[in-house]
Amino acid sequence: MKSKVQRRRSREIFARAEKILVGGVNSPVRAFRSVGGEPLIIERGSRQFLYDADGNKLLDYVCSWGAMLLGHAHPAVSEAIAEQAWDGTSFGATTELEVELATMITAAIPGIEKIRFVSSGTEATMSAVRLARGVTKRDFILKFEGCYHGHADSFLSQAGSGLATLGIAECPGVPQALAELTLNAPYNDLSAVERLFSEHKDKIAAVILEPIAANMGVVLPEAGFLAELREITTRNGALLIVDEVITGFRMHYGAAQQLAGIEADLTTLGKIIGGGLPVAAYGGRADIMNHVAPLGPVYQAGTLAGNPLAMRAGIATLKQLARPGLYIGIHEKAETLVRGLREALAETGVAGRVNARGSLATLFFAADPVNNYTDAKGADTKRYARFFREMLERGIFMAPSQFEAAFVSAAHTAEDVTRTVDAARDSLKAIAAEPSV
Ligand code: KE4
Repeated sequence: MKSKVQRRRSREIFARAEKILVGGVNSPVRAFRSVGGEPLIIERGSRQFLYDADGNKLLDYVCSWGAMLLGHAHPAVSEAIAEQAWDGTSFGATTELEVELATMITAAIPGIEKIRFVSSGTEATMSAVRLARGVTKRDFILKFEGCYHGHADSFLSQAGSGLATLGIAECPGVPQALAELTLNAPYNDLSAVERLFSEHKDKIAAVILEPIAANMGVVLPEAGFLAELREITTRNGALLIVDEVITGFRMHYGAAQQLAGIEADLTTLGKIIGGGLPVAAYGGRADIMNHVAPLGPVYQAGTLAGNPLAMRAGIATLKQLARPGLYIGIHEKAETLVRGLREALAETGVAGRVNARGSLATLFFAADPVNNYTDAKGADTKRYARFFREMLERGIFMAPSQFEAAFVSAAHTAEDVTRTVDAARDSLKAIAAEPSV
């Protein structure tokens, strides 16, 4: 379908971007390769809206891939950043702000006794895996097909997010010797995990997973999956790394693992704890974390780690999230959205299902349940691409990939949700008129 939206200036800017930025982007999923159409050039954001370079207003369900749980340019966060900017942005020495944000996080997540701030989720997960290998003196790690833990070499096999979006199963540039140390199991498949542990007895340093998978689209853990995984890793002397880069402080004021009644050995965080600035972290029991330099030999460092500007953004964000009733409001709107999307699928007769938990949701164009990556890859990505473009035509920015989540923020209103459901119904009607490819 040809877009009727005027995007002349965006097109001109993207043409220049393509000459100097690889693919015109600084992260692959922004290129809209799997959904077609012209990538957006965003000029500014405010609350639940983005405004592109042509002034088009978009209702935003990408929310910087989950970082903007409060919405864009929240006054308390922007004021904190602006104020700090005049006092300096990075010193390369410890500030009390790092202690303050660390204290807020460890108070909310009891399993984290000590924490190390880094500047991206990839750094957090990469460091947690190195630490697990250093502590256990084992080399293998076990991840789950379709989960995405950032772009460190050890994570790029059978990974979700941009690799799933672009159909990259194994990434060139990762040495075979290293790739072989990453084992993959289907999400929710505990017998596969048990089998891999028996085949690699005493050789697996850690299992890493998303407690709610959101990088193959949203895929929920089956009842008992996380608790069983905790028992299996403990029994086999492996560490459990729970990657909460998306879920940390999204489901409630803490980590998703707490809702599953488990405690990870190491937890990784990102996105929300930085309030839109580059903050991520890994943390866990002190007896494990104390192996990290300068206390121990497991080396990890970072020029801008814990910089005061980013710390202020994180502190201001968590202070807002700690306010009573905030999560209830977000979840009410998310539940209304999910219910409405399911009703729209039923009304229009389009084969699809919505996987959701809290403020995370994915509409899969799949007739059958989606409980793992194989199921997710069976979804009709061409229909998803059409849905994405139909919604964008109606001013609603959904994830530009079937293998990502839609994120509801505190800034979304009940009216936004009604508008989104109506737009989805109209989009699905347009799609229903076409044969499923
Ligand atoms: P970053 O290195 O992109 O900050 O974080 C990596 C990461 C780690 N763990 C989980 C569970 C993640 O979801 C991510 C990054 N998420 C993707 C979106 N699904 C980032 C978006 C992008 O790559 O542009």
